[in-house]
Amino acid sequence: MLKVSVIMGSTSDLEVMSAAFDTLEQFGVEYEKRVISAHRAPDLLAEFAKGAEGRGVGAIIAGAGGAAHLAGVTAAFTTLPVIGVPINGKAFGGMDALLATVQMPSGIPVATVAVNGAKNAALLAIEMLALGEPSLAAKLKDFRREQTEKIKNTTI
Ligand code: RP5
Repeated sequence: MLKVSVIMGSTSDLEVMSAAFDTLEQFGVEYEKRVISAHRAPDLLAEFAKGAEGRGVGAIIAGAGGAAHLAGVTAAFTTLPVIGVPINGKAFGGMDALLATVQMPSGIPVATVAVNGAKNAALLAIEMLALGEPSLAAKLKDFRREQTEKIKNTTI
């Protein structure tokens, strides 16, 4: 099965991005994880992104805050699907990262999830991998069913 690559711009993103690890583990999806900054280590990012396909990666999740160019620059170096997670920084409540991640000019797409939406980023990556993996698609259907059951059985 293809794996998921999870990258983030700084160790300060780890707390938010760990929700992606939890979800990928819940579904038994193999993943690699790295801290790679688009501005502090641009050559490393280029090498990492260019090599992703050869490492058996099927989707890349990139979390970054501030002037969040990590997902966009990653997407520029690969034709693998890239999912951006805007991280809520201190200055603008994540609006800066949201706009920087979602407003990709045409030609290089980044699928952007909600601010701090690392769990949904993982679920979206799993849905992409599930296109070629019926067993993973079945797990997603179970997950949705259980989620619905929980709501039905919730009393307040
Ligand atoms: C971005 O700048 C990172 O993704 C992080 O969200 C933000 C702040 O980074 P640190 O200064 O905490 O390393 O590149």
